[in-house]
Amino acid sequence: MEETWRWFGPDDTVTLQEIRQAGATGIVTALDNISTGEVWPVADIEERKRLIEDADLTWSVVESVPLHNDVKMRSGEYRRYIENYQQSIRNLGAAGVHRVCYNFMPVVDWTRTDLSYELPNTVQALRFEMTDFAAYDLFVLKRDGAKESYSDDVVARATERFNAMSPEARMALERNIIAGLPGGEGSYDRDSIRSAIEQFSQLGNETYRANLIAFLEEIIPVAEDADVVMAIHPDDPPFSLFGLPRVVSTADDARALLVAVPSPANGLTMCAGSYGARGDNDLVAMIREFHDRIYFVHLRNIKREVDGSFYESDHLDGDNDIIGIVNALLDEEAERRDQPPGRCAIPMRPDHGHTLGAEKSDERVRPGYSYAGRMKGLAELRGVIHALTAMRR
Ligand code: DNO
Repeated sequence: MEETWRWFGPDDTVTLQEIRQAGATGIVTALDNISTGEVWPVADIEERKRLIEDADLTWSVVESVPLHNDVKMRSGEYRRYIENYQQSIRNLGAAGVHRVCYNFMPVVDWTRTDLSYELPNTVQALRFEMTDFAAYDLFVLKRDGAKESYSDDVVARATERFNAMSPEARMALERNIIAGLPGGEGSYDRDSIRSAIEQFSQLGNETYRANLIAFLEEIIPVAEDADVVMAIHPDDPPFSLFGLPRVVSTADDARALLVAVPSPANGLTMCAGSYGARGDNDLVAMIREFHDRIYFVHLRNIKREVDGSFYESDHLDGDNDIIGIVNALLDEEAERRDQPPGRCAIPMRPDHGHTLGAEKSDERVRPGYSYAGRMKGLAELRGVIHALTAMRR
């Protein structure tokens, strides 16, 4: 597998040299300075690529070219934004960047309630806690119909939790949920998230899925011509938030997209942590089913709790069968051995890591994107890959 690393560009606290020192060879990055919906200019793409190549690394995957909300809703200026997206894809392909990750989550990108959940060994992990999320939705946002989104038990616990929270804790919870996490699609304040939720709540799951398929029908032919593959990232977490639709959470969801637009340019990101947060997703079976349409992999682990809550555990210690997952991916790579160079290896990144050591007190470190935590994850995963590869000889 190709070992990659997410780099947030020249402002990242982790430098390209440090990424090389960690042993990764591929970079996963995006032009986060371009507003969502605007065209990625050739000059900016080339400048980013040059920085990466000057450090003896390769720009393997774009994560993400984000979609404007108008495209997700097919309202407002969506036609202009789709044309812009098509142009960005052409520009990336022309510059030699051939893999694009994106997502179709409504309103909020990946979401957690606690960004410094301390594990017994004192590292900090990311956590999604249903009671906290419901407390925010019910009592801070006061969303219409929020109560119907949760079981009576969760509502009772959320009420108790919220009443016991200090004003500072309530503010921190709100910030964690709506201010936007690294690489996510921007941030909201209370009024703007209310209005975004209100707009998206007009759409049911089937309309939302149809909007995604319509987008794919417009983008995939362009991607084919530009020699780019698109790899949709699953919903994180993989269930409805704020009562909104979710269409990339399960094997059925992924299958529906691949069947609707059967081009090889229409593919998936296998994010083990996102799909794995649902106990009913069998990741090894999904990899075997969707095998040749998987273009990018996020390897991480989670520990699930009964009510949908989970936290991000050590890469090899959690509910995901990482060894089985890597094994299935290596089988798929073996199938790709006759493909042109650059197409055989599947790019994977250690997705998130704990915050530990000196980085715990460095406020500039992005939650989930510490240097040491990801290096630890990468090193563990590299060991798994090497051992499984050796056993195949
Ligand atoms: C979180 C990431 C997400 C992901 C986007 C993909 O760590 O997995 O930011 O990049 O949702 O579009």
